[in-house]
Amino acid sequence: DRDTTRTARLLGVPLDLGANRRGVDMGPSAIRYANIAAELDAAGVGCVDDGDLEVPRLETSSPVPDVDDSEAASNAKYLDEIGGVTATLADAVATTIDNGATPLVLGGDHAVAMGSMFGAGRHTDDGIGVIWFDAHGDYNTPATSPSGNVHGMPLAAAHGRGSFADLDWADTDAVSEEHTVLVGIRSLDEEERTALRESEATVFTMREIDERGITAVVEDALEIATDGVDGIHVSLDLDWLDPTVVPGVGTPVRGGVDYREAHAALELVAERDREADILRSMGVVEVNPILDRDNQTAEVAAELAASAFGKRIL
Ligand code: 4U7
Ligand code: MN
Ligand code: MN
Ligand code: MN
Repeated sequence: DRDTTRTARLLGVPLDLGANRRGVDMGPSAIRYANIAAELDAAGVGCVDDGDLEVPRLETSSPVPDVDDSEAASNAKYLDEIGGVTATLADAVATTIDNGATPLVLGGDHAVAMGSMFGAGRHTDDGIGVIWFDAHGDYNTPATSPSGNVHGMPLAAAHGRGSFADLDWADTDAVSEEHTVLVGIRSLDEEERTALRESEATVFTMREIDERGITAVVEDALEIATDGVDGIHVSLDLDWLDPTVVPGVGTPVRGGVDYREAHAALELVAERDREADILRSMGVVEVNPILDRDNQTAEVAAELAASAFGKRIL
């Protein structure tokens, strides 16, 4: 077991440009209000709050690039602004890890995961593994996206798919494709599905969870994601859970995991982390307080993060 205590460093990223919808920018505040610091404290984890990254506001940003050099680029809304935030966040995450702490990134929409992954994978030999808890695959590219919203593209960006391969801020070496595992997926767009099937990533849909149970699926996910790499990034999109548990998400999909299943999953992450020190960074994203009821989605986010960092009942 690891004998040194983990220190979590909270980094808020109030980004909503990737979702093109207001409210998710208030996620970091709502998760802090839900006492994430106290939850981590209960987990025996030191917690330092580094505050929020400054991000461009939707009102003063333009969805299309100044220099429209390609048709594909113009279909990814606010991609220039999001690229700037990604680069800044990646630096902050990499520095935090270099200083011996574990970044806990509070979103913001799921586009923030690009910065988290690029930063977490920066000083690794073969890239990091990733576990992606989400209803969605987030595997669109600017050319395939039906919405143009970048929060539906971060995993494809990390794998350098489509025009992401040409963007200087997209670090396509940070994440190992074969050590990428998606868990709980139940909504894919047509071209996104094809791309995922052709990729080296492993996809465990809700069907696998129904058949085999959450713990067996997450054990497999951990095995695949951690095998031979320098740790993993855990990305928790709150819409992974069923909308009855988490009303405060912008793109809800029926048929998600319940409260206990979610806890069991994140507790397994912590268990593996105690044995093998696998957790390099984590993100909790897509909490939208405007759509929430009594901050319950933010509370679930805080509790699940604490579980991943080692909060135990006994
Ligand atoms: B989230 C979608 F078309 N696939 O690309 C898209 F259905 O980070 C949804 O997982 C993306 O919440 C959802 O816009 C992004 C859509
Ligand atoms: Mn999602
Ligand atoms: Mn391997
Ligand atoms: Mn997502």
